[in-house]
Amino acid sequence: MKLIFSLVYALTWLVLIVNTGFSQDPGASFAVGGELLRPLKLSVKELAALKSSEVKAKDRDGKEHTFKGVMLWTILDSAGVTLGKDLRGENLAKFVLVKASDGYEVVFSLPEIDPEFSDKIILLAHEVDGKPLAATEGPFRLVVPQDKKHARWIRQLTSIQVLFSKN
Ligand SMILES: Nc1nc2c(c(=O)[nH]1)N[C@H]1C(S)=C(S)[C@@H](COP(=O)(O)O)O[C@H]1N2
Ligand SMILES: [Mo]
Repeated sequence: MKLIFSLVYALTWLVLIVNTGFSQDPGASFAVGGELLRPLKLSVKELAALKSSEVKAKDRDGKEHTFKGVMLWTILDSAGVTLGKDLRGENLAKFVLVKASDGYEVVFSLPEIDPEFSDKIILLAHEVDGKPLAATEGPFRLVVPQDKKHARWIRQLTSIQVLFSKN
């Protein structure tokens, strides 16, 4: 009996490690919430319903890759964030907090995401060079080619929240 319990315990860990470390969970998703009209939960499949883009960008080692995904602007726009003509007045005091599964967090301002303010590319990528992102990197990561440092290329992204800096 004790042996069976130990075996089940070991197997459970094995399954957990294999799932999180080596393979891609097809049901994996990220949340979009906060100060917006329509909170979303998007999987790779659901992302495909949005307009996709391909972006060439150099990784931290200077190697060029083609990333495929959806512009952060497109995702926030479909969630009903105050962008475009609505990005004025007090809405300029909102910011975007992006979180990853390891607790890493980065922020962006709405104007740097909005194409009416900036030509900055901020892509939420799920593929690199025609393949899904590796589990250590994905299923979702940001690609920000114009940032001179890669620190905001957040890997294993789990949530995007629009927050008010005013209280
Ligand atoms: N989730 C998560 N994403 C992260 C980080 C991190 O610690 N956790 N580090 C950042 C930093 S500081 C850099 S330089 C790049 C490095 O990306 P790479 O590991 O794909 O080269 O990832 C960024 N994304
Ligand atoms: Mo870094």
